[in-house]
Amino acid sequence: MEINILAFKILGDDRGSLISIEQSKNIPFDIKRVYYIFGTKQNIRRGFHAHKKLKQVAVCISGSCKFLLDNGETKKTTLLNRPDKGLLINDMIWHEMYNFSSDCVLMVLADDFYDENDYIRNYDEFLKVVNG
Ligand code: T46
Repeated sequence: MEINILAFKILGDDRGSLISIEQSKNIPFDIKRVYYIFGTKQNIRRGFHAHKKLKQVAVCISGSCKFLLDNGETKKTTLLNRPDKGLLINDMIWHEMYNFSSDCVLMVLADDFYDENDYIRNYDEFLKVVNG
């Protein structure tokens, strides 16, 4: 399993930096929803699910956190600690987030609206579905 990191071009000048995110240009889908996670307490792990259809890109716009991605065969971890890097989270990838810094703001761009029915929150069920 490849970890797919998107590199956003840093724009700006001597006043500072700016990143522009545009659907279907530097994000590989149309964006229907944006949410962000912040104020996560120390030693908390979040996520623990896969999405049946949803595709997402996660960007740590402040601070850092780690992701574990699992396709049912392979598990990989990656550190997000730069606002110019986005992690593509495809459908049917079990993911967990952990090691949140106190200043972490994790922004997530999603290709659909919130739908609890799209979540698989049980790992054994995930393995059954992903392995056919
Ligand atoms: C994901 C990872 C990266 C909503 O009402 N609307 C929303 O758009 C979202 C994302 C969540 N919620 C509600 C559902 C729960 O009652 O907010 C509460 C916290 O959500 P959850 O426990 O799913 O949060 P995380 O951090 O475990 O997972 C979130 C996203 O839900 C998920 O899609 O991929 O971040």
